[in-house]
Amino acid sequence: MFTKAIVRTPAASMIKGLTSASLGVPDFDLALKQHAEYIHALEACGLEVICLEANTQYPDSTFVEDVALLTKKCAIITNPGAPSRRGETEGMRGVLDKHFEDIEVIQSPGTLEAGDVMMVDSHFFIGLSARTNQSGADQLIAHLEKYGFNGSVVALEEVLHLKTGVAYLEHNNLLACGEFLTHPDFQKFNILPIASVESYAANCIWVNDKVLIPFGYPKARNTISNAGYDVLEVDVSEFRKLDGGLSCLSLRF
Ligand code: CIR
Repeated sequence: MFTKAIVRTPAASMIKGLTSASLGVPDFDLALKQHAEYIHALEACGLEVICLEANTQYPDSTFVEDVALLTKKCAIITNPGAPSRRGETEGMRGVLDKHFEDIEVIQSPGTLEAGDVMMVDSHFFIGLSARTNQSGADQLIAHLEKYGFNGSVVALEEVLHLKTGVAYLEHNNLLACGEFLTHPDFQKFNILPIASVESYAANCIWVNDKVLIPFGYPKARNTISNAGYDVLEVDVSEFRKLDGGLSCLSLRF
């Protein structure tokens, strides 16, 4: 169960955020409204939400998931592979100090963005991507092992981050799309397939047996709902324009 989440208000500079999506420039006012609704959805799942101030210096800083990995025993501050995002970690240290006794740090030349890390109980799958390299993954595994966890790497072919294409919904259920549907590492799970036309909906989040899903993906909604989950839809269209999904917008712990 999670009790808290950390989010960061989008900055007006988000219109200059990194993207490969070709969906146009985000509408900042609408993004603020959607972010507020996202916070309400987390609160509806029973979480206390810690909302950090907007940081105009970093256009992608609302995607807090990438700058830290939070576990039951420690926090790990990452080293984002995107140069424009590297300084985002500084703004995370202070808040983590208030909640975690043990904090580890990924160091260069290792790079890691936690959108590439999927926790399944005490195991962490780590995507090797354009943002996360082998050294970053090796450092993360070494840190995790100190706390009794373990990790393994998954090479990515098509997606930005591992969790762009898979989401663990507990109870052995894994939402998967594209390259991950047949990936050997994931065949032990009960795969809930996401159609390629709804690939954006593969990025959902499990929060205390409710599942937040993006608004506008009816097939995914049915699949998740039929698997027995209470589904909450949240419209995050303006974050999608920056390749960001539901998981990217919070750190849950
Ligand atoms: C980026 O390219 O870094 C941001 N525009 C989107 C980050 C999305 N984060 C995630 O998937 N964990």
